[in-house]
Amino acid sequence: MSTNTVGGPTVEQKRKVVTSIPGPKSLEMQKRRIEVVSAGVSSTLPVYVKRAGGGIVEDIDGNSFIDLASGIAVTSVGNSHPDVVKNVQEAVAQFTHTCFMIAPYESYVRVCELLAELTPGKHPKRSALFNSGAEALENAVKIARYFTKKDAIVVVEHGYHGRTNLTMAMTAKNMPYKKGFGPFAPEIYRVPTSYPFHDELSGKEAALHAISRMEKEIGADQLAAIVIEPIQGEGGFIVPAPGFLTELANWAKANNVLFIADEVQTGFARTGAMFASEHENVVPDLITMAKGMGGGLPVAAVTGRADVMDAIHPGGLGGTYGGNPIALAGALGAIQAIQNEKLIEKAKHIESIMIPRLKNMSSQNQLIGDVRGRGAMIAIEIVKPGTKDPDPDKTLKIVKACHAEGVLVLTAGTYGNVLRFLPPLVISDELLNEGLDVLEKAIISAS
Ligand code: PLZ
Repeated sequence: MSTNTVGGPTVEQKRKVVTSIPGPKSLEMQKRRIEVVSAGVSSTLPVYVKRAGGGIVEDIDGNSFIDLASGIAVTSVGNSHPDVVKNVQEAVAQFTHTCFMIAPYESYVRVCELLAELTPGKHPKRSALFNSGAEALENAVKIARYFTKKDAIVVVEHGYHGRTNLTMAMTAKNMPYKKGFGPFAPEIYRVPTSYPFHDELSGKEAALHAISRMEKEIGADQLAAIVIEPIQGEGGFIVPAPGFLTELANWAKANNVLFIADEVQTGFARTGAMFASEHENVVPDLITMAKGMGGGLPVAAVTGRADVMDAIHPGGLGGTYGGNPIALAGALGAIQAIQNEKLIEKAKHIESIMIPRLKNMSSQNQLIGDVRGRGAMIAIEIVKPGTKDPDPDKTLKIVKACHAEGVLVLTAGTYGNVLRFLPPLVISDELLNEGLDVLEKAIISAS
């Protein structure tokens, strides 16, 4: 079976391993790379990509991998989706850049109209566009401090928000994100999260811990915003217990603290809703977005309450490339594909295949301590049998075995013991099931 796309690549939808992994051509590339690319930049699977589409990533040695990563939740509509390719090709031939702060253009306005429509809540909203998730977070914090005239920002345990100075401060994990890169931005406070597998608390109980810390150690009168991922991504696909987010959002509202949902990883249909906040009926004051928004092009946004977003003085928000017209053409293509191809439903369908199969594996294998996630954002936590203690070595062993067999999977989690799956939402059932077959064998041989 193959995917024939108008303007996109034709990529045969078939797993194929024809060399050792990485293959000889990739090893040659690796030799060139280490002479010129900083050692600080690493790659999970150092096979060099030739093309990718649907559920497949093809390398320069002719190997085809089942894609259970989507470039970390970016290519949710599939690589080089025809709507993205067509829009980008048309846009790049019209103009490449004028800078929206100098001479504006329609695609910026159109994307902001769509963001106002698609994000939770019916209230008037405004948006500002940026280039990366971290940049969106930086701006959300700027906006929250400006609006509330307060300084403190609360984040939670296991949180991930980026690699810039401010967002490193907001990110929990030391290695590899923060070690040696400080000092970090001040006025960032970390409170407990809800991690049902480990804390065994109800959402309300976990929220009361967090709220008590905010009240006793920071003070609501000092606190500008709570910034939280509605499902924690890099931290290990942690789905909070029901009610946790609602309790925090309600407390924030009652205390003139903004509730900022970081939906950089969870946004744009990934979790079986356009935004993961919807699963809890939470309406954030501000939302940060990137990744799935651009169909592979670098674009990010902050969308939120009009009164908050419009409080900023003219010229207070911006950047040379924010809302670049080529990236926005990609975003318009990706959003169109999500809607036309009913990819929210498709994410739920992926969950309905993955969760039962993974639960079944977990009932037969004590290495799997927990199966969790929503939509096409699913993970298993690998533990030492009979305990909840992390086993990062076994996790890595499973990942390597999957890679060697042509299945691209990623890890996550503070302890590196979470195997996470982020398939493109357009993946076929056949490829998804085949990927799970390979995973199952890898888990059995690791135990
Ligand atoms: N907020 C919730 O998931 C990016 C990071 C990969 P940028 N996650 C992938 C890595 O090792 O750098 C992310 C996220 C959430 C913010 C970000 C940051 O987004 O586009 O990577 O800056």
